[in-house]
Amino acid sequence: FLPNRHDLGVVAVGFSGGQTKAGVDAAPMALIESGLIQQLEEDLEFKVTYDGQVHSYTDIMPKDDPEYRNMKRPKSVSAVTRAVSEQVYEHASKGKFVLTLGGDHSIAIGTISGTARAIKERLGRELAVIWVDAHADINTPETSESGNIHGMPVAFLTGLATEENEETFGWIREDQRISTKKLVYIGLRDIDRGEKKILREHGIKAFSMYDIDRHGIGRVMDMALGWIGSDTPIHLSFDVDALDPMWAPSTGTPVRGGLTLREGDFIAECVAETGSLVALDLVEVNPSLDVHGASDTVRAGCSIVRCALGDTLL
Ligand code: 4U7
Ligand code: MN
Ligand code: MN
Ligand code: MN
Repeated sequence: FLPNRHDLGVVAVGFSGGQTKAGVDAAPMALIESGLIQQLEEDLEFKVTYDGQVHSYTDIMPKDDPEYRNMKRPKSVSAVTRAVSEQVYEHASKGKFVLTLGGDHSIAIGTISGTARAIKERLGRELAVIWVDAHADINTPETSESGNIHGMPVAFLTGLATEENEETFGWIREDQRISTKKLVYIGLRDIDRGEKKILREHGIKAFSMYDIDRHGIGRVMDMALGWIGSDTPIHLSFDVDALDPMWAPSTGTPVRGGLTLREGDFIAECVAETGSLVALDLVEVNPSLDVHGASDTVRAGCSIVRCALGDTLL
């Protein structure tokens, strides 16, 4: 089921509407300008398919987009993620590995639905997701206290949150969803009350910072990958705020007590080592926050991508 080892589709999503801070839409350009795509082509010898643009989707975002079911900018986020889903599907259905550069984490509604559909179609297989984040992003519109959709993508992807209306995520079909049984979290340390209840009730596998301190990142990765099982296609969704703000301060919702730079890279390396990775998201880099630490944050993001694509494995 592996994508052709060296065929890579890149999608650059300059979108910030899943939360309220400006600047996260500038991340793809910052990552690309720091040489990321060039490195993937030259050092890793990937054949890269990239349309050369950071998409902003302004033409499909409605001007009038009032709150609905407690969600902020529901129609914009729905329309953008629907478009992203098509872009990712387009690459994945051709057997390419897909790299998506965000953007806030709401875009994972698009990336994972696109990958899940392509994998189901091509291989009749279910997609596993490794979600590396300080947060669980599994609020339903009803449990969310902020109304920010970047805190809800996993609820929509697993079907814990559903919608009838096409314009507000009703477009997500069964073959675009993932199972709560094939979802694993790593790095959690800031979970809302309602989210904790959801994680418990659905028996969702999660390795918090506590588990990493208790067992070490090596054993945690063995357990995480063991839960998924070998020969299962994996989508890695990496929120840069999983890293400690010491390494990645330029992000919208930083939480202290996070992963070291090496632990972040190590997670990506372990996933690369399985040979089962089919898609990767790097999200929530916001170069306009903590301008001082912006270049560190961008560097950390580039490093995670290179590690996940196997650059550092001998
Ligand atoms: B991110 C939060 F309340 N849980 O729902 C929420 F703490 O993609 C944060 O992980 C969500 O950065 C963070 O707004 C979303 C909050
Ligand atoms: Mn987060
Ligand atoms: Mn997130
Ligand atoms: Mn965040």
